[in-house]
Amino acid sequence: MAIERTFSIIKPDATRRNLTGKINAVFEENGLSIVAQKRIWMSTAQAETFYGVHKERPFFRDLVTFMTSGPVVVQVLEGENAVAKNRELMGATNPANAAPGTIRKLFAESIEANSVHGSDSPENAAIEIAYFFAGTEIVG
Ligand code: RTP
Ligand code: MG
Repeated sequence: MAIERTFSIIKPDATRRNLTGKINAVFEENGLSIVAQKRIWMSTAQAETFYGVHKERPFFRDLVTFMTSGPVVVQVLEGENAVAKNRELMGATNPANAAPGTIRKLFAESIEANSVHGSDSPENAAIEIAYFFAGTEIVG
């Protein structure tokens, strides 16, 4: 299995509750290394572009408002099968449907304030990583 990279965001509901360390521990204890990380306050324009695929969805406006409501931690995670591995660790979008032990089951407040984002494919991971990080900021 090849070493892969994925893009992750620790969302405002989680930074607000000081959960960054606990969430990072889940990644590190499950074979994902944090090879880049920074805490930022996303602008409305950045959030709109990042979630552009959801532009027509009814929850788009709320989602942009939520993602710009406080600091987030953007990250690059590296490990075997990192994209799928991270989706598994995150759990289902709606915490009510998330498996026991997953980050969203442990920490999410709602289907929107669900603590983490993770890329859904290696192709999107590359696009999302490049949107937030320069190559020199990623140290594998
Ligand atoms: P993510 O992109 O954040 O990793 O989450 P995901 O793939 O599990 O969910 P996605 O369908 O891509 O939706 C992106 C984010 O939008 C918010 N959402 N709100 N109110 C709603 O019905 C609703 N549905 C989705 C969540 O924050 C979700 O993670
Ligand atoms: Mg998604």
